[in-house]
Amino acid sequence: MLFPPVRDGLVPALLTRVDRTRYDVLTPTGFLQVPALPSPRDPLGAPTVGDWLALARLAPEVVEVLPRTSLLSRGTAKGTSKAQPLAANVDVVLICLGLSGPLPLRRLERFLTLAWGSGATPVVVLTKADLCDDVGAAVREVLPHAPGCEVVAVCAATGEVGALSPYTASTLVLLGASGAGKSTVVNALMGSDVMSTGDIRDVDGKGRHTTTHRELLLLPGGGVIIDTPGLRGVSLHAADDGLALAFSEVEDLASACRFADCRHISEPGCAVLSSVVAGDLGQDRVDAWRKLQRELAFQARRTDVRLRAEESRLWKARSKEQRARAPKR
Ligand SMILES: Nc1nc2c(ncn2[C@@H]2O[C@H](COP(=O)(O)OP(=O)(O)O)[C@@H](O)[C@H]2O)c(=O)[nH]1
Ligand SMILES: [Mg+2]
Ligand SMILES: [Zn+2]
Repeated sequence: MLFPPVRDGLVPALLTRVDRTRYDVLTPTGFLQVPALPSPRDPLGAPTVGDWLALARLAPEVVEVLPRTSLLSRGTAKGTSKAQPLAANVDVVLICLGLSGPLPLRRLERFLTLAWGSGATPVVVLTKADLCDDVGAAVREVLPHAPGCEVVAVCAATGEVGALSPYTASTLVLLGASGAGKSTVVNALMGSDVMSTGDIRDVDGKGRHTTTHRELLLLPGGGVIIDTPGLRGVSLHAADDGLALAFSEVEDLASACRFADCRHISEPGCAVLSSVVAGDLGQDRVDAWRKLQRELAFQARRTDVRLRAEESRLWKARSKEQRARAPKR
């Protein structure tokens, strides 16, 4: 990992953990804690794990947040339109799926949309290869759902993670449901048990995910790895433009339809439908694409409504202020 250049008199720092009131950062001379910046209006503007900061040389405080190369983010809990940053400056998103049961293809497509939308490159990692009789078949099952992605299989429990060695000099983030084997992959890449594994130890007595684990680790290969808490259902948010990449083969076909506004239901000259009929494209891919498209459109409308409401509140507050300031007649 190389520290980026910063202005004279400042010190570069990598944000390794975010707390409500403070940040854990890594500087060229070691770890330290600095006070958190006040929350900006746009939640995606808030510094997050993986962000590069510039600190004052003499006082432990953040002076600048350096521009990001990528930002992985998700919609927050159902019922809100706001987005939450997960990790910044990520090169590769490792999407972990366990081979211990049926492959969650719909969840994979959702994770891929999120990952492509971040500006990073997704890689599909099939974990727990020891629990699967036919790993080759599993890879072949995944490939049509991950166009343009590399799909690899690992068995982290026995340290077989060689398929990930091309990435260990990069900034990596792990995405996957709780229990997918993410922490075990981290331990195998680190060569020591730095993360607690198992579903039980990841949550506290009340079934909540604990946040006491370390979120960012320096890899022996020179890279950085970020472990996210298990994300079972990630919601997408309006700013996501990853759908076109996650469904690139469907979008390519759609652009070849006779009508520009083709809905791919029964229109003549529909390239998507012909491909399904020819058996080249799965109907489930088309359905998943439509569903995520609708979800994104819905989130976009919601964000619009929220922004309008915020603007009108601001406007009312301003005009009230002006009335108060206006000379009384
Ligand atoms: N058989 C087998 N079990 C694994 C493997 N990797 C992880 N596990 C088990 O799967 C469970 C969840 O793993 P963990 O790494 O904690 O998943 P996380 O919630 O995604 O971080 C644990 O009980 C691990 O021991 C593997 O390669 N093979
Ligand atoms: Mg874990
Ligand atoms: Zn069409």
